[in-house]
Amino acid sequence: MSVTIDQLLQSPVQQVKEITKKVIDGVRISDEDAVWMFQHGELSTLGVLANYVREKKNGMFTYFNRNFHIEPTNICVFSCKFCSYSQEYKHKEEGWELTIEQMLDKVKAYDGQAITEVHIVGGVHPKMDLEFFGTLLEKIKAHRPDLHIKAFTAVELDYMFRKAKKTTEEGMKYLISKGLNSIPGGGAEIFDEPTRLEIAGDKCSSEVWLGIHETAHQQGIRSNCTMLYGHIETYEHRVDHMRRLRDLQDRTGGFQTFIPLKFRNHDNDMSNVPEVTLVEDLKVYAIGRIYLDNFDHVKAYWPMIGRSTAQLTQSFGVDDLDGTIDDSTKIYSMAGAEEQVPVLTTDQLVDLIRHSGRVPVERDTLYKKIKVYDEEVTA
Ligand code: V47
Ligand code: SF4
Repeated sequence: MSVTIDQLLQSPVQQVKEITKKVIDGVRISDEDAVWMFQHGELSTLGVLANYVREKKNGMFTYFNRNFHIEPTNICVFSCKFCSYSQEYKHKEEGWELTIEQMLDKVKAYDGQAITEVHIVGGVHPKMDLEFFGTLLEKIKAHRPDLHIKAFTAVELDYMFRKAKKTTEEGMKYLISKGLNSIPGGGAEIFDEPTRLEIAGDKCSSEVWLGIHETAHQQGIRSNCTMLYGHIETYEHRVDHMRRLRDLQDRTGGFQTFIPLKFRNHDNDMSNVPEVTLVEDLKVYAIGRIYLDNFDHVKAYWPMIGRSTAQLTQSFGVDDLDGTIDDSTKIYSMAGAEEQVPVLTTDQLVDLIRHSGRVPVERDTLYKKIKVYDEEVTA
């Protein structure tokens, strides 16, 4: 039976060839290409393409940093259905709220240790306002000026700015003057408005989330971005989400890394939604790496996905594993993270990366190389 040209052009082989050619030629893939890859892309092919991009951008390096987390509170004025964190407080009344001194004590506990970053994120507490967090930043900086403070999701920032009756520009300027160095990627969830409304109805809109990151970039600080996937969103929603990130990155270049976050269904109002498979996880990393051609890095948050998957992701586009952190990160352990006690020593993380066939690199928050393992430092 002969095959017509039209049939051939529509065939998966032809589609793969066209996408492969774009990737090899460094031509940006379209939204349709990305949706097609989610629908029909064969995992090993996606892996090869994502790995091509990953090695072109980052060679054999896999980055990590030494950080610790502070979660000021799990009390939250919002009620995202996927959140196990605030549910814990609402249903079991196991709420906590730390004072500035308690948070400072957590910072002091790392005195003398080679930590480069503190990551501060929590629920949106009605009483922890702009001034409270300004004072916290100021005190951390006074105690340890060299510590990079990556703090507050756009959701927390939006709430504290509105409450203080400040514009985004004013609020951001104030926090930067107090010591804020960059913004983490949380709160992005999924940008498609009806889906966002369904799972995270009462928190800041996609437009506001993107606007806050754009303002941060304009004021000279970098930020990360996330995508919560594997719940009720469609493939088109994932691509729409990444397109909005890619567009903003075209304008500002301020994003450092893209972090896909797998929805976990333990103990939240979406526990009836099954979790997606490992194959789907790897596809998200791979397609994210291929689609976001203007991003330098794709990060896997290993406490959530577990060590084995973290190793695998490095063959599907990932060049960064979240840092060595202590066991105080509750937002994920409550939702069913693979690592209930997410502690890896630096040596363990270095070994994990080595056993994936990559070269471990300790970095600072801004991806400056601090130490390249197994090789002389080249930069
Ligand atoms: O915004 C909440 C997610 C995020 C669940 O920027 C859940 O370096 C899955 O953004 N299943 C906060 N995900 C964590 C975050 C993050 C983590 C590591 C590094 C960085 C960074 C940022 O956690 C929330 C939300 O999207 N989340 N509940 C859940 N059930
Ligand atoms: Fe609050 Fe964040 Fe949980 Fe939403 S995800 S309820 S904003 S802590």
